[in-house]
Amino acid sequence: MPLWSQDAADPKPPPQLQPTVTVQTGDTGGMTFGRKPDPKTTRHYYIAAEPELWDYAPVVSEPMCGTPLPPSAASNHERVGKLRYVQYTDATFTAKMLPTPRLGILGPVLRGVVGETLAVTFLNRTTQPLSMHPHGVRYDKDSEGAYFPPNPGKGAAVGPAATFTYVWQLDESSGPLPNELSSKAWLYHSHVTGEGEVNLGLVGSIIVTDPKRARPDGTPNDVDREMEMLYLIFDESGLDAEAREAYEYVNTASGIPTKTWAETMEFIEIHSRFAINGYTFGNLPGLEMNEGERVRWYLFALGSEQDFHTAHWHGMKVIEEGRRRTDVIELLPASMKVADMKADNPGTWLTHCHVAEHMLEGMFARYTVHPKGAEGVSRDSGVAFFGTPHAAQSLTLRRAEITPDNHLELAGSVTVFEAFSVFNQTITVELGGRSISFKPDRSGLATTPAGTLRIRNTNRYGIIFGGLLEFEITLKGADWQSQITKLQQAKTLPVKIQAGEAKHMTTIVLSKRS
Ligand SMILES: [Cu+2]
Repeated sequence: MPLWSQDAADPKPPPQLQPTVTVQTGDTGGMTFGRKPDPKTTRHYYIAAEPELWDYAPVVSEPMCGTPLPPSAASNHERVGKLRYVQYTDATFTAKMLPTPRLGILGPVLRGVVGETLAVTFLNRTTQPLSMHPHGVRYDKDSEGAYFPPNPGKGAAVGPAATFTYVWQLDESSGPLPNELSSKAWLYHSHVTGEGEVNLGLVGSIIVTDPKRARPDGTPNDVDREMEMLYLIFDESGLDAEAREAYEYVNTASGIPTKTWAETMEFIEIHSRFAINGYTFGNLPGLEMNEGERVRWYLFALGSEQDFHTAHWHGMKVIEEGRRRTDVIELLPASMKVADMKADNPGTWLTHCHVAEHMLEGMFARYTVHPKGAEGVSRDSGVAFFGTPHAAQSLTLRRAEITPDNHLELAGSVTVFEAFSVFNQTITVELGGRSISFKPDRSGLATTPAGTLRIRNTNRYGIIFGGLLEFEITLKGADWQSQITKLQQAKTLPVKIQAGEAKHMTTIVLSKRS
């Protein structure tokens, strides 16, 4: 029996999509081929799909190579609704992990070495059924994460507010061959109704390392830093696949306004965003490295028949898959490639798609090689590797100082949920068994005799977009003297910050006063 009726006179709608997991069924996953994975060799990740307002070009729109930006760049500068994979610290799904800026719209990196298992607890915080479908790893039907009849697996379509734990084995065939580079990367993405979910932003990667060439934390031992680039043209036309097909080929289907093929193509074109990691026109931040480092680039493309891309670097060359020296790597939709670079040419360089039209439409980014300092010390270029346990934080301190008048000053950032209203939350700081609660106003300021909280990145309506709250905290007065003295002696002290329901912790390490 055909899945859909071929009889145009009697069109039947596609079968109503029933989520395979709901709030009522609970998490029915967590098994692999009928068994629970060995906790000793399992890395557990907590990933939620959440709505987020995305800006393809938040910082710059400057002419490139003397060419003025096309009109579409101006409309780039607005927030569009996306769904994203977001990593949390544990099963409570309250404290988000700090994002890695250079991943852009890409979801969190899930990593492991051959022989390990990934358990991924997925919570769907959106209104449509979603999934996580992995490439490259070994799974049973329930952990395939793709919806198609008949008999979809349990994790095929996770309903709104429902949770499912996928179990993915990193077996021999998930890792690199002996003659491949020491690590390789696979895509994962939502796979319920088709490519539309990737276009919404639901895509990320899995990095698998050869255990013979891995550090204890699972990173490849023959490189110093990792980079990822996803070349993908996002479609903001609002047309779903069916409407596009109708525009392109039928154009007379009932209820669809008639446009010429050229008008349709133009409409799609001006709503296309030619992005690397979801950023256009040089807006992708954090592609920074130090002179002398061995840098591994994982390269991906996705999308449709327009998405043939040629990733190109200025300033340096790469070795593609250990075989070929080049500075251009060819990518087709769902390509997954690895290239190694020796960062031996300090400066800021362009990296871009070499398809001429794609580049003119903004498919470029800048990357920087910081020169070795006078004492041979390079500046910090961010977290070198993706998805390592020591990168698993939701709170970071950039500065911690005791002033001459004995105030403790802390500056840093903490993750918050999307569209966080600063004036609706209590923010509590706990240090050495003592705590203080702040109720900030719309400008992000809260002052009490024992301390001050200043939120640096609230907008004029008191909202933080992007999931990261940047703060400055001063603790002072008699209330805090014993904690400050303790910190002065020990130089380090654990600190907890609670923002709304989410609890975060880290350790204060006193900065050197300059
Ligand atoms: Cu391209």
